[in-house]
Order: sequence, then C-alpha cells, then structure tokens
Amino acid sequence: MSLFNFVDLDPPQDRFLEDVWQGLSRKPKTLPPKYLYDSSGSQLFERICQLEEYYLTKTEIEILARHHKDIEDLLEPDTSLIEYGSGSSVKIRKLLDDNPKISAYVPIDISKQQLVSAAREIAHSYQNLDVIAVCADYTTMIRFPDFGKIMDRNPAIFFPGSTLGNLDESEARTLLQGCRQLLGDRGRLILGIDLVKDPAVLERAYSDKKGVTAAFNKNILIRINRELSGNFDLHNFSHVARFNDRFQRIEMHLIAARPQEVTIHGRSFHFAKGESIHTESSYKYDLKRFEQFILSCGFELSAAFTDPRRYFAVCALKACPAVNIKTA
Ligand code: AVI
Repeated sequence: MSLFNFVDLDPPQDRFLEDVWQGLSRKPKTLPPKYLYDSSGSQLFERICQLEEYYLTKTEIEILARHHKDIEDLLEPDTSLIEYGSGSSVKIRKLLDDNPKISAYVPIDISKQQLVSAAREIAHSYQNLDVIAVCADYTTMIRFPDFGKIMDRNPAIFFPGSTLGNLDESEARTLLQGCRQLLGDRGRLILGIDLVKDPAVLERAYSDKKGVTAAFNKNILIRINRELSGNFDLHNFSHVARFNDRFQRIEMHLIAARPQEVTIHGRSFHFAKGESIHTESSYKYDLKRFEQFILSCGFELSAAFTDPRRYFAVCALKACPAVNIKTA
C-alpha cells in the first residue's frame, strides 16, 4: 500500500503592502515578481504557456518526453523526487511515467489548495508511488519533514520551467546552495533553464501579439488597486519587454504614459512621463557559464539535454565538493 501524506509547514504570509511601498520608493521603481501570481495572474500565466510565441514550456516538455529514459538512467534506485513549485504537477508525469526508480514524489508549493488536489491526482495515477505533499516556500526551506523517510531514500530535486531564471545571480546562488545543503553529498538536481538566443525571439515570447503577457504584467496593478486600495489607472501604463544584453535577461516593465500621482493605502507616489516599474527579470543562460556557476554552488553538470534549436536545456546536476559550501 503506498503512502499519501500532507505536511503543512505554514509558509510565512507575504508582506504585500510593505513590499509595494518599498519597491515604488526605489529608483528605478520595482515590484517583486512573486506578486504577479494571484489567481488571475496564475491563470494568465497558464495561457502564456500555450502561446505560439512562448516556446519555453512546450520545448521543455518535448525535451522531457524525448529524454525521460536518459534522465532515469542518471537517477539511483529508490529515489525520492522532490519538486520545487509543483503547481499543477503536469511536467512531472514525463518523469514518473514508466520509471521504476522513483518510489516517492514530494511536491512542494506555497499554494495549499492546488498542491493537495494535484498531489491527490498523482497518487491516483501512480498507485505504487508514495506521495508526500509539502506546503512550504521552497526558497526558504532548510530541512525536509521526515514523513515517508524522504531523505533515507535517494533524494533528487526537480526544478523545471526556468523559474531559476526569475532570480538574480545572488538569489539563484542562495537557492542552489540551499538545494545542495538539503540534498547532501548524494543528491541530484534536474533543472530547466532557458538559453541565450536571438533577442528578437525572446522579445516576441514576452510581448505576444494577443497581449496576454501585457495583461499578466498589468494584473499586478489591478491586484494593488483591489488589495491595497490603490488607484492605478491602467490606461496610463504600457507593457514593455526588452532584452538587457549586459545582464543577459529579458526585463518586463510597466511604463507610465504621462506624469501622474498614484495613491496606495494612503501613500502617494509620483510617476514622471516614461518612468518605468521593473516587474520581472528572466535570465537566459549560456551552458558553459552555467556550468561554472553551478560549480560554485556545489554541483557538477552530468548532462544537458536540449532541443534541436538549442532554445532550452534540461540539466542533470550531481552534488560535488565546492568551496565555501556547508554540507548536510
Ligand atoms: C515563471 N517564469 C519562468 C516565466 C518566465 O518566462 O520568466 C514568467 C513569465 N513572465 C512573462 N512570461 C512568462
């Protein structure tokens, strides 16, 4: 009989108002990208993943489908597969299908409802698999709960979707070093990353013809108006996505069309004409540099699986000794 368990680590609540006030007081103005994902934002993101221009999701799924046996070969028998930011647990099926090495699946997500329903569906589809759903913020996790003896098996983390790319270098390093500490010396990490390519392809992917990405970006202003008594006029802001060559990242901005004052929970912010709010960065990687970067986090690259256009890579990482890394 397989095990189903739900563990609530009670992730800390967001500080939405403080973060918005702080970001809009900065020069240049910013808003933390995590606030793009309320329920409307998450639905808009699902629609982005279906867009013709947004190649990331489709390409990653194709790579997982084509290379699932190669990935299985890199895992140890009796693996606990831990997924960071599991959401609807769609991609994981490509790894779980026909894979006798995985004996437990541990989805981790901050959104309790979606986590539990997706985990139940997985448990239903894979009857011999132990499923331990953990409600937590994976960016701050320092240990795994001991249910199902997750760490007595061979642990591997699955972190798909190029979500790592939404972190800047120091945040990405902290996250990977955290994975390394959690996994210990025998850990594996399977990571999806988006690769550097023609900026025109990137800008199209983040500025689609139907305007879904623009709606996704502007939704953060709607959310501020609704939840924080804001009075943003959406007609006064436009969505812009541009490639920043120096930092090798796509940036999403909301640009003020005219000078204006906006009030949020009684506090006023001035916008000059053309002033931007930087809402998200999405870093694009070069495989050679990525290999160097992960070494400094205690991982070496075992394999990188890419698509024929070399747009995206699913990387298999293995723990190795690293300078300045504390091991578990
Ligand atoms: C979730 N993340 C990997 C997406 C990305 O491509 O950076 C978020 C996104 N922003 C605009 N389109 C998609």
